Amino acid sequence: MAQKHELPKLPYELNALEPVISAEIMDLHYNKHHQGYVNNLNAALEKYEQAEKENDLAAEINLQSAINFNGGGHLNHSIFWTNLASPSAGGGTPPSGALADAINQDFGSLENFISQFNGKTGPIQGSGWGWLGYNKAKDRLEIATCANQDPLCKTGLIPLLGIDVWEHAYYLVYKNARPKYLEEIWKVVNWQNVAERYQKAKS
Ligand code: MN3
Repeated sequence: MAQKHELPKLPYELNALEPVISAEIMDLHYNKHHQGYVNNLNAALEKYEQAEKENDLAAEINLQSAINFNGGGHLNHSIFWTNLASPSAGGGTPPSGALADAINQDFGSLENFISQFNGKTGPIQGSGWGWLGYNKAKDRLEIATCANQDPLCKTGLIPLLGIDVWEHAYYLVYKNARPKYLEEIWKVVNWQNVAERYQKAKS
């Protein structure tokens, strides 16, 4: 039996990101939504293991979409929580060093990057994610969007920073105003974490 996936420990308190993201949003998002992806992923993988034992290819194929959705949800949120931090813990402090240089080279400036990121992520139809990813083959940063819970790895980019634009990520505070949420979220982006992911992706 393969090891069960588990909800990773949240690296801060549920109210740490207030007022940008309320404790109520965090509680539902982390304890209910993310836990749900983990539970459903484990259930799908267990069924998949059974299907493998029975050499039931039709069942294996039918389980792919549940594994993609819930596995993607688990991967995406596990990155997302670490991409954020309270301002008192460095959230919103602009990047420095190699990551800042790369952002300046590939987007002109941090302001331009944020403007391009929000310009692409805001109009996602329905649910999805905006990402800053690293293109290893071209040694450059790229902005990408993914629908639903599709993980960025399907594009070939290495995920550095993901912003969840499912309504559950912002609706309780921002209602229908996704652009306002995308304007505010940068106050709690943990650029130190993004920089560590960038360094690891490059090495
Ligand atoms: Mn979410």
